[in-house]
Amino acid sequence: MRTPLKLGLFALGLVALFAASFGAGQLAGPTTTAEEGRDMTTDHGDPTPGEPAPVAVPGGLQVAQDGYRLELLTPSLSTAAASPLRLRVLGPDGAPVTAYTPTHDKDLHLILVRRDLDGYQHVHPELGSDGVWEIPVRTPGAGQYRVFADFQPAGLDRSLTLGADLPAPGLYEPAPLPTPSRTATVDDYVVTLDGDLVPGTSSVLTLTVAKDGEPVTDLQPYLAAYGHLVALRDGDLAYLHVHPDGHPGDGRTTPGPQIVFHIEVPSTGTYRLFLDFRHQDVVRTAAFTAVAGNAGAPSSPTATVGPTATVGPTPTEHGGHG
Ligand SMILES: [Cu+2]
Repeated sequence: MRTPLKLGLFALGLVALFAASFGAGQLAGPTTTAEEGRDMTTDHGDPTPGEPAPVAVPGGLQVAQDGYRLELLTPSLSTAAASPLRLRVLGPDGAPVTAYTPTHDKDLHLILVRRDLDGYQHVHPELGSDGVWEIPVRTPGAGQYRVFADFQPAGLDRSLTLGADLPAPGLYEPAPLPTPSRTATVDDYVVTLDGDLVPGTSSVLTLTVAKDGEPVTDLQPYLAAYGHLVALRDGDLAYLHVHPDGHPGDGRTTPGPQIVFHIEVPSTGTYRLFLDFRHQDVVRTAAFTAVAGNAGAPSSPTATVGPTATVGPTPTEHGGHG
């Protein structure tokens, strides 16, 4: 009777496995080509009539997706000095991916942020022939960091964002999330945010850059745009790479003072927005806290009265890009 019992268990196991795969399939769903302003979520096409629409999973929450896996080769980050951060992307065949399709001018965008959404960095590592990406990184404070790799493997019709945690050893003093605000100050620049985050709907965000009180009209292209916006959801650091409306040289996009983006957030909640912009050969990052309310409800009610968000200059790695 041992064999039938084993077979029975095996069959049960198969059923469980199938159920799990089916559940995961429903959750992750088939993906379609990323389109403007929407590449942070997977699209599921038309739901079957009578069934609730499937849940779209934002990017950056998984270390592996669609056969690709992010492998960090560095055990920790340093707060003392710049030290090499190394990683690679393993493909469906298990081998390191060495061929990529550039997105926003780069083969891979690396975003680092501490779990409390402090210490944001957006850098571009160098790819070795062995598929290992490397860049020197120093983190401003100890704590647990999230590493996002945003890339499109050659041969894949869409970009992926994989995420993994990486510690910076030391005493972690978490920073409270800055109050929602319509303005962010970085060095001599004040950036103003217009527009609201609406869950499940593409909405327009306009960011206006001023320096010393004057509108900046000579922004420099950075990553094939006049601004680069990443949104991270407070709570789980879901990652949204937001597309600008238009690009330099298209005959209608001006180099400031306004930079227009289309953004669709996957849920209500609080988000941290990071805008990279380049002016006078320096890339700076302005950061905002914004609240996505229910559709039709006023969102970020405190945004216009909140204090100015404090933001730091972007790491020097940025200076050479564009
Ligand atoms: Cu980048």
